[in-house]
Amino acid sequence: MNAVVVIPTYDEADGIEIMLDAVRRAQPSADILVVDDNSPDGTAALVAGHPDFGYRVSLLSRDGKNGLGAAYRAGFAWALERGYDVIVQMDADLSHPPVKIPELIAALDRSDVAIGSRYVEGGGVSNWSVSRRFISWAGNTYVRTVLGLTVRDATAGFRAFRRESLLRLGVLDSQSNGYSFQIENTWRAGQLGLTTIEVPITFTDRTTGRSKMSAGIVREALALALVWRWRQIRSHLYRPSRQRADVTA
Ligand SMILES: Nc1nc2c(ncn2[C@@H]2O[C@H](COP(=O)(O)OP(=O)(O)OP(=O)(O)O)[C@@H](O)[C@H]2O)c(=O)[nH]1
Ligand SMILES: [Mg+2]
Repeated sequence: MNAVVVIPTYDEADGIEIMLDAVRRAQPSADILVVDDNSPDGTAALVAGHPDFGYRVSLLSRDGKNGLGAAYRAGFAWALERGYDVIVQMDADLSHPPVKIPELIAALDRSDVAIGSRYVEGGGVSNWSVSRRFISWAGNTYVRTVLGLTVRDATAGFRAFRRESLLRLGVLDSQSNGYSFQIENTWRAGQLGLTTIEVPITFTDRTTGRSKMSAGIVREALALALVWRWRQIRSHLYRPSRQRADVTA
């Protein structure tokens, strides 16, 4: 089994080296791909200067900041082209505990997708303000309700996929550019009948760098959830007339 951990970065120079070392320690057998959007703070140069660069650590440099979803699509395409069996995704800011990577990968023996989850028993968040907790809870509740999702942490960004799961999900054809990329994949997995296991994790607020979360990203997520749900309802509404046409044809 060969695995790659895909890490998108934008201005993560403060913590990227600690992050790379932590992932190397947690899962020495895995390769790492950093997808950097030409960070002005020189994140890419630090990745290229890592002792394992060119061996276990690779860098995909993109022209400019183009969103988390776009960065992941590029990273996943890179991983699929190179034939990896397992693809892990996680943030660069140590919010997702690298020590949980082996557990996430092991869960793929029993499911198509594994999610590092804050909202199952044993999971949680550490050092988040009350308002940040509320925003995350409200966002999760909204998308779970609108899309009818059973996954508890539908917006989680710490996930592992089997290669076939990524291909079946059609991730490369997804449309979300921002953080709704995570929601879109949760939704697609449910629609396609892929199984998902949630592994409890403690999410720790970033202590280095700055958040890239913006109002635009939140608006995209709220709007796209409605669009996907509406498309599904519309396809159900039109199905009977198609069947009638088939019968009379
Ligand atoms: N390549 C790339 N990476 C991005 C982009 N936007 C965010 N990221 C990375 O995606 C990951 C998640 O972004 P964060 O800003 O930590 O978002 P968050 O975790 O939802 O927000 P905080 O909890 O406030 O940190 C981090 O590793 C970022 O560097 C982007 O446009 N391009
Ligand atoms: Mg973060």
